[in-house]
Amino acid sequence: MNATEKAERLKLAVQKSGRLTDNSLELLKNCGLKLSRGRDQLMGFGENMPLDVLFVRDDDIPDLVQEDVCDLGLVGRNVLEEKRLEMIAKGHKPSFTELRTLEYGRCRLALAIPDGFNYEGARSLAGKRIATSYPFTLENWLRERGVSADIVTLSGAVEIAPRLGRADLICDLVSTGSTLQANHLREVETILESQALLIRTPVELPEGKQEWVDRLLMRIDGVQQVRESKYIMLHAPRSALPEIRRLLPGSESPTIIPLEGSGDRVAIHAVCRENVFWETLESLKKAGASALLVLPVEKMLA
Ligand code: PRT
Ligand code: ZN
Repeated sequence: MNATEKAERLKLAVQKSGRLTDNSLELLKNCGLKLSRGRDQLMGFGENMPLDVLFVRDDDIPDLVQEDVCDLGLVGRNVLEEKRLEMIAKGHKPSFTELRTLEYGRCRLALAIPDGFNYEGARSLAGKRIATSYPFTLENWLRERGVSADIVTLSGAVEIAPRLGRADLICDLVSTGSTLQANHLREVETILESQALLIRTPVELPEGKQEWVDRLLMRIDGVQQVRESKYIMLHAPRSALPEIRRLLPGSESPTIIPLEGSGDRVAIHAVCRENVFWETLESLKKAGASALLVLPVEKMLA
């Protein structure tokens, strides 16, 4: 590989080992990327695309992308927002560009109180100690509400801080809520809704790299679209068409094909951008449809 070829390869930062890792790698695989991981496991080399993956801690991803060490990054909104607010607080200008919101890594940054805490809105937080790993996001939220509280910054095990007497309540990430429940904490406010994002460097990319970013985006859109999509085929009398079109969930114009030798009956094929449930099939049958078939969609390119 010569120097120009190397410069033309995209570098994408992905969490090395954590909650975003499997989904990020699955997304890239669904976009057609074949990755061979180096012996040190720090880099993955794209065998069939000029794209290499750098495996790092999620907290390092915003800086790596902002500083143009990596062209792209897959990171949670919670981490990006905290970094953005930290930079602003320190007088720097954040310049992250979000390219896509992805459908994994969903969670929320929430305030949670222990038994016996009387919460009646943000003003109940005045003067209280709040343990969190997201001090800038929390501070921003409190400032917007004109509340002054004592933020106790912890890097982990935030949920046990009230029991240890280190804080009166916490502000932490929640997905299922079982960690809060296990620690007798009750969620009272959502500070931030989060999911994984694809971000890019603020620096303009050379043409060859930009072309691959555009191709990757098109494939990501395709992958995200097919996840819920179904291809549905059925037979029906032509007169039932308006009702059937109404019943097909999230479909654009269906393909109508006359059926040889069956008079008024036609075959209808449509892509539904939502899941097709049994109830829908039953309604379609009632409307006159027969020979119903629902198939998964593997790839889609608009
Ligand atoms: O080592 P590295 O720094 O890379 O990893 P990390 O330990 O900082 O992060 P990791 O792997 O825990 O999470 C990576 C990202 O996943 C986060 O930044 C979020 O964007 C996203 N994510 C989604 C979550 C959760 N869901 C989540 N539930 N991150 C953390 N949690 C934790 C939360 O902090 C709490 O301890 O899970 C617990 C609550 O989960 P539930 O299901 O009991 O509510
Ligand atoms: Zn982290």
